[in-house]
Amino acid sequence: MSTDVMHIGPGNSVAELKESILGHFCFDVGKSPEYATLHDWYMAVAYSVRERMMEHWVSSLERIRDKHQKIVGYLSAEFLMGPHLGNAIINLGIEQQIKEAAEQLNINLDEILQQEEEPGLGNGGLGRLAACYLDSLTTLKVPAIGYGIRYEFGIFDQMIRDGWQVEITDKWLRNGNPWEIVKPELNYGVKLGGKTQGYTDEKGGYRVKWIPEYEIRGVAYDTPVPGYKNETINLLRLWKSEATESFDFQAFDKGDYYGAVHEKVFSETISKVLYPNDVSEAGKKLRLSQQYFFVSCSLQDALRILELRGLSLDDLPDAVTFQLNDTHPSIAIAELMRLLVDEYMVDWDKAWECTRKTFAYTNHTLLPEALEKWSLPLFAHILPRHLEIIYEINSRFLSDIRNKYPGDDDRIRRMSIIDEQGSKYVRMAHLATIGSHAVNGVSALHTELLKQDVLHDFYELQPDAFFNVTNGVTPRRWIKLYNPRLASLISDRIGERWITHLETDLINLQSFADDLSFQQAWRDVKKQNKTDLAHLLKQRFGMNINPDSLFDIQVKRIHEYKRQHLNALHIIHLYNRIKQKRTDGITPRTFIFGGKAAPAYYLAKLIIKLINAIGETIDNDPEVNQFIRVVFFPDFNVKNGAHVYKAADLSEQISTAGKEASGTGNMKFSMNGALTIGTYDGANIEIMECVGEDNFFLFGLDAAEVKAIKQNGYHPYDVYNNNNDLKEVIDLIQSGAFSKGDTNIFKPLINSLLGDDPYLVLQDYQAYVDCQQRVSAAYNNEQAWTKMSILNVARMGKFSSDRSIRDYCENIWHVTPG
Ligand code: NTF
Repeated sequence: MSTDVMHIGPGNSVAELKESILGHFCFDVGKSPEYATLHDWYMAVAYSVRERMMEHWVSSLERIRDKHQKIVGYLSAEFLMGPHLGNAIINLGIEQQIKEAAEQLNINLDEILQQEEEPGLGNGGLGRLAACYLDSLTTLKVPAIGYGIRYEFGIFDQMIRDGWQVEITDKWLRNGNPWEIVKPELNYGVKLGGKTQGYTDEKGGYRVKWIPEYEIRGVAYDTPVPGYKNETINLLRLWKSEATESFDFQAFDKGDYYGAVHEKVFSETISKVLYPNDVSEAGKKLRLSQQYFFVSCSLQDALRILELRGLSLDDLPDAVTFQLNDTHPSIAIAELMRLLVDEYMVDWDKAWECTRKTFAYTNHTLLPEALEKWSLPLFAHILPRHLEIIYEINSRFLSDIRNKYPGDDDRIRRMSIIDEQGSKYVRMAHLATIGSHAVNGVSALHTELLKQDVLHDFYELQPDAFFNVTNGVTPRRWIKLYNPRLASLISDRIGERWITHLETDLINLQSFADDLSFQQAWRDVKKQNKTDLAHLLKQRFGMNINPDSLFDIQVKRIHEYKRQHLNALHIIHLYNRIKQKRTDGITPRTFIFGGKAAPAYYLAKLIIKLINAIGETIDNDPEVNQFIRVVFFPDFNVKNGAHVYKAADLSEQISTAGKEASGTGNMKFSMNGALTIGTYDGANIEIMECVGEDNFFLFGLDAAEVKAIKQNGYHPYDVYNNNNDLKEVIDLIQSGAFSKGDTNIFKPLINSLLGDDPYLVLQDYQAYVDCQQRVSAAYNNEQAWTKMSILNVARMGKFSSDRSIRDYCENIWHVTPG
C-alpha cells in the first residue's frame, strides 16, 4: 500500500507546480483566475504545497505504526508555528520552482506569502520553542507528535492608539486554514466535574469510579510538519472541543430550549481562546479545564496508537515518551494514573512505575507568580478523581521522604504537592517533578538555579534526574527563510550544510572575519535588511527611520522583568544630553521596540505608553531626532519578526539576572549578525561564552548579586538620589515632558521604580548607560564592528534547536535520531 502511494506523488517541476496551482484554483477555490483575489491565490498555492507533503505524510504515519520506534509526544498548551507556506516551501526545497511558477502565472510570491494569517497559538518564547522543536524533531527524523489545543482565537492582535495598546481579537480562521486536516474519526470523550464512588471489583478489590457531571468531546485537527529536505513529516495534532450531543434532549423535551443548547455552548468554550498571559498563571477554572481537556485527548490517542502497534500497556514507556512543556500539561501524570488504575485495572505500583518512565518535565520559569498552583476547591470541582489520585501520590511520596529524613517536618511541608500555608493549593511543579523520570531547565544558569532554589529538595533527593538542555532555534526559519541574503552569502563561502549542521559547519565562517571584501558584502546585507525594514515601517505606519543609524532593537513580550523601561531610561538620558548640547560620542540610533503586554498587566501597558510618548516627543523635535528616533512596531509576532531580527545591529537582552530562564530572541538576533547588549542571565551567558566576551556587551549585576542586594535591603530611592543623571531622567518623565504636561500618567511606573523597584532597574541603570557608551564607540569602527558581527554568527552553532533536540534524545528520551 505505501509503495503505491509513493507513486501518486505530484512532481516538483515548474510546469507541474503551475498546473497544480491552477488545478487547485479551479477545484478548491472554485473561481476563475480572472476574479482572483490575492488570498485566492494564496489558497491555491498553499493547497499545491500541502499536496507535496501528503505522500510523505502517509509514509511517515507508517513509521508511527512501527512498533520498534519510540514516539515523542510533545505536550504543550502553546505552539507558535508562524506562517506555514514559506517554511513548507523551504523545507520541501522547491523555492526556485515555486518562484518561477508564480512568475509565469503573473503573481508575486512575496505578496502571496503576506496573505497568510499566522496561527498565533502561543504567547511568546515557550510556544515558539515548541514550534522550533517540531521542526528539528522532523529534520532529525524522530517520530513525534505535537499535542495541543486548536484555539479558535489565538493571541490578540495589537494596535496602538494614542500610544496605548489596544487588543483586537485574533480571527486567524476567518478565511479558512488550508494546512489542517480534520480527523472526525479521531475523537475522544473528556469527562469533567461530578464525584467519585468506591466499589468492590470481582476479585474483591477496592476500586474507584468517577461519575462526571458532563462529558465533552475532543476532535483531532492535524497539521503536517515537514522536515528539511528529508521527505519526513511529523504531526501537530490539536484538539478542538465539541459537545458530545448537540442538544440535551431531556431538557429539550421539557421545552427548555436554551438549557438544551447551554451544554453545547459550554463544551465549545473549552478550546475557544488562548489565555494571553506570558510567564504568569491565571488560576481560572476554564484554564484548568483546557489543560485537562487536551491532555486527556492526547493520552487516549497515545493509548490507541499503542494498541494499533499491537503493544501492551507494559510497553508504554518504550513506545512513547511524553515531554511536558512546563507545568501546563502536568495534569497528564494524574490522568495516566487514572487511566491505568481505574480503567485498565493496573495495580498502583506498576502504574506509577510506568507513568514515571513515560514522562519528563521541562521547567521554563522560576518566577513565583508563574509557578502554577490550583486551589483545592477549584480542583476538586473540576477533577475530583484526579485530586484523590494526587493525594495518594503525595502520601506515598511523603512517606518515602519521612523514611529518608526522619523528623524533618519542614522538608515535608516544602516538598508536598499540596501547599498548606494558608489556603490550600495543588503545586503543579511538584506533581510534574515527582511524576517524571527527568527534569530539565532551559539554560545552564536556569538549571543551576532550579537545583539550588525552586526544586532544591527534589534535586537533593534525586540529583541524577536533573538535566540541562539549553534552548535552541531552527536555522531553517530564522536564517534561511527570513534572512535569505545572509543565508546565500554564508552558503557562498562555506556551502549549504550549515542549514542542518549548524554546530559543526557555521564555525567555518570564522576564517572570513578579517576578509575585507567579505566584510563589505556582510555590511551590504545588513544595510539592505535595514533599508527593507525602514520601508516597511514607512509604508505601514508612516514612520521615518534612517537606515544609516544604529538599529537598536528590543522585541519580546512586555514585562517588568525584561526591563523595556531600562531601555527607555537610557533613551531619555541621550535626550537630555542632546538637549544640553552634550552630543559628543552620541552615535545616531534608531530604537525599535515591539511586543505585547498581557491585557490585564497595567504597568506593562504603561511601559508601552511611555515608549510611544518618548517617540512622539522626539519625532516633533528636530534637534533631537537628527540623532535618535524611537519607534514601536505594533503587533509583534512571528510574521513581523521576519523583518526585525535580520535588520538589527544591536540586540537588547537586559532582563534582571536570574529572571529570564533562557530567552530565544537573543539567539535569533545573534545568528543574524546583531551584537548583544545583555545581562548575565539565561542563555545570554552561554551566547557570550561562545561568541567571546570581546564580542558581547555585558553589564549589570549577576544573579548572585541580585539575590544578595535584595537580602541586604535594596533602597531604590537612594540610588535615584545619589545619581544626578538618573535623577534628571526620572524627573523629566515626572515633569510631564513626554505627556504634554500631564504629571500623573506615568506616576504608577515611577512610584514602582522609586518605591521597591522589584527588578532592580535603577540599580543597573549606570552600568547600562556606560555599556551603551561602549556600544556607540564600537559601532563607529566599522571594520571592527563587522568583524564582531561575523564572529557572532560563526560561533552561534550551538544554538540550533537541532542540538537541543539531540540533547533531549540522548539524555532524556533515549531515542536515536533516524
Ligand atoms: C519562557 N517561559 C521563559 O520566560 C523564556 O526565558 C524561555 O526562553 C522560554 O520559556 C522557552 O524556554 C514561559 O513562558 C513560562 F510559561 F514558563 F513562564
